[in-house]
Amino acid sequence: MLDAFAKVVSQADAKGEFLSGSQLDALSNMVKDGNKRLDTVNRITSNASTIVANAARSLFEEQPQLIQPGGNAYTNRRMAACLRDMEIILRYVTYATLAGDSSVLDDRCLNGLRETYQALGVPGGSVASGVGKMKEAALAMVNDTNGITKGDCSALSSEVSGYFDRAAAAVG
Ligand code: PEB
Repeated sequence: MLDAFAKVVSQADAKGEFLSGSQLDALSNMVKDGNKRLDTVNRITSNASTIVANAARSLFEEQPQLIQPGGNAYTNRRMAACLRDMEIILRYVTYATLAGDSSVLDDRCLNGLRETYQALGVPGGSVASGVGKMKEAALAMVNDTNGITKGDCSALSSEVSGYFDRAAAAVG
């Protein structure tokens, strides 16, 4: 598991090189925008259950067969597993956002997830669609300028958006 700093160090060390000016600039910008990153993680984290519940509700509205007899979220046990999976994915997206690097998401959550869903008979495309809905809700919260010092969060929101896309692409 790497963060943005450890990643640059390991890449440079593999080549036996000092850190380049552009690598240092990128890390310096990351430090400068550190509060925005922490605010982003905080907003998603403190609204996690709302994000998951709304995304699931909307997924089941669009794909009602999932909650009908024989569906993959039918029975309380499967519904609970589904909500839990969405929460796990969202949690790893917040970790990747904090670290500024996707490796924690890749290694601990997404690696092998497609195969797990195939083995369970859970439709990966539906999971991907649920992840897309969590992304919309999370980004709306991240980009909400109410009650916060206004600033440019475009780079950060596209980074967060990339982590959600990565999760959706890993299963969809
Ligand atoms: C991944 N999900 C399920 C299982 C595992 C995961 C390992 C099997 C074991 C269990 O049931 O607990 N676990 C999960 C994950 C990590 C992990 C992401 C990462 C670290 O350790 N059903 C639907 C929707 C979708 C869904 C499309 C969006 O209709 C999910 C939610 N996951 C779902 C369901 C099951 C499951 C298990 C229904 C139960 C499947 C079954 O037992 O029939």
